[in-house]
Amino acid sequence: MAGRRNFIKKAALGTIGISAVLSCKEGTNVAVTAVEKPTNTNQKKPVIISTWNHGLPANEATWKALDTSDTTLDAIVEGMKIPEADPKVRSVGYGGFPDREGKVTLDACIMDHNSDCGSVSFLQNIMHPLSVAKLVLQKTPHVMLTGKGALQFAKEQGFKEENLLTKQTEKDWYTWMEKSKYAPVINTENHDTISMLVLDKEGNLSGGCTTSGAAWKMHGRVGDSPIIGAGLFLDNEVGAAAATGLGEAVIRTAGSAMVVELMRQGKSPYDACKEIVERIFNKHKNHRDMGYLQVGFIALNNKGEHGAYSLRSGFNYAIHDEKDGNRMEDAQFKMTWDD
Ligand code: SD4
Repeated sequence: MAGRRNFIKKAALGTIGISAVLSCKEGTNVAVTAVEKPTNTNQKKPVIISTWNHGLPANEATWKALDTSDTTLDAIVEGMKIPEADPKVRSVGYGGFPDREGKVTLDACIMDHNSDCGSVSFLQNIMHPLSVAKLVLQKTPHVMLTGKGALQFAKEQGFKEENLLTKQTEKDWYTWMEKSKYAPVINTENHDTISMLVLDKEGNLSGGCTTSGAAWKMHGRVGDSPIIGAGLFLDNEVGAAAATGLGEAVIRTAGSAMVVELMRQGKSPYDACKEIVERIFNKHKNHRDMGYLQVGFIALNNKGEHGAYSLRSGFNYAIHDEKDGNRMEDAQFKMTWDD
């Protein structure tokens, strides 16, 4: 009961509200809360937003590459190569936590303003899965390649096979095995997929998403990140959205596609993210995954307005635009980890 009271209190604190008390005909008092929506209008193009702190260096590199690259997709790939190759980023590419067999398996997808998309899932031994996803878009008639087929394609395209399990990650894996009983439990601390959304100078939207997925997952498990509509979705006439967090919950609810559909109906990026997080909470509050459930969304519409919202505290995103440069913003959230 105390937990629930706490939750209501914190949920209320999670919004910035101005309350007024109005009298209605019958003479009873009705509290009305006008919620201040954190929107940001009149952004000058381009605008880049990315999930988590490692979004900052990725944004920086993409921002520069927008001027020099042939396409916005090339610029996205350029920026996201940074966390993919950084062994300190434990949830993306090289140095990412492995599955319970000790294998680092990667998921990534990319989408452009024409709704063309490319994706790889369950890819092993390739440092830059997003670059491979871009080539799936550009060089194949398909959207997704997986496992051995994705690896074969990557090698045909000139990518080198490399061991992505660092000494540190291998050590962490042994430590995990000692106490884990080999259960495919998803930890709460590893939801750090990088997703990036870009509104370019021409006013076109594109996005990308790359991850090593949930740590200690079962071998062969694929999350939301390579699935168009779940981990990433955009409609150039409306906006773009991307997810981080427990992929199973995002897949069950077609999370990113739904955020875009709510923006189509007129919701701000922030309101759209919040409504889908609320929906995910309602669908999971009695679910076995609830104990470790975290989901977060970022969204960017075709006017350059952006927003984010997460189920639990701790989510942030990086924003780069002309006016304010590159910076982090904390996402608002529904509840804390103690609720
Ligand atoms: C997944 N959405 O595989 C990803 C998890 C994540 O960093 O965000 N990991 O479910």
